[in-house]
Amino acid sequence: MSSPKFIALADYHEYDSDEMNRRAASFYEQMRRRRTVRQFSNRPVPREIIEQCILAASTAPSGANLQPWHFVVITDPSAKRQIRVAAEEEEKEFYYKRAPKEWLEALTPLGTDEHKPFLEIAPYLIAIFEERYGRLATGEPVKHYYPKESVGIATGLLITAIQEVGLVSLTHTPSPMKFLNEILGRPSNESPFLLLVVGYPAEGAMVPDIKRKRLEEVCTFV
Ligand code: IYR
Repeated sequence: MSSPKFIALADYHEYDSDEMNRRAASFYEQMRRRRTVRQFSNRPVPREIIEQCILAASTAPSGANLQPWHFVVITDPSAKRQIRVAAEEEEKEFYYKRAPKEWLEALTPLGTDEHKPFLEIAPYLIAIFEERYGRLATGEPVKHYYPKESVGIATGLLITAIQEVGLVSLTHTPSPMKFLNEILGRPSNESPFLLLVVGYPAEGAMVPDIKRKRLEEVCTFV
C-alpha cells in the first residue's frame, strides 16, 4: 500500500464578507438565468470552449479520486444522425407504450415529445459515460466508488461551465441509452449517464413557463 503525500493548499482564496456577499449574489443571478433549452441554433462554437468546460467538469470530486467519467464530444453529422434515429426510436416507445400515464402527465408542462431534431442541429452533443469500474493497462478491472454520484457532480459542473460561457444546454436521457456505446465505440465498463446537447439557442427560442421552488421549500437550517 502506498503512503499519502501532502502539499500546501496554495490555491485557496478567502474573500472578505462584502466580497463574499457580492460573489454569492452574482453567481446566483447567473445561475438563475439558466434554462434548459430545446431549440438550438446550428451556429458553430469553438472547440476550445468545450474543452475548457470539460476541464472544469473534470475538477469534480470523485470517490477515492478515481475520476470515473468519460466525455465523448460529438460533432460528426453522421454520428449525430445515428444518435437522433436511435433516440427517437426509444422515445417513440416511451411516449406511446412504456411511459405510465402519471409520468406523461408530469411531463405535460415541458411540452416534450418523441421528436428530437436538436440532436442534429446543435453543434455539440456531449455523451457523458460513467465508468462503473476502471481498467488497468493490463486489462485488470479496478473497483470504482460512488461512480454515479461522482459523474452526477461532474455533469453539474459541466452544465454550470456551459452557462458561464453564455451557451445553453439540454440534459437529454433517452432510455435506455445503451445505443450510445455502440455508436460511439465505448467499452462495456462504461454506462451512458447523460447526453448533453450544447450550443447557442435558436433565434426566438421559447422555453416552458415553469417556476423554481422557493428557498424555504428546498432548504432547512437546523
Ligand atoms: N426522455 C424523454 C422524456 C422526458 C423525461 C423526463 I424525467 C424529462 O424531464 C423530460 C423528458 C424525452 O427526452 O422526451
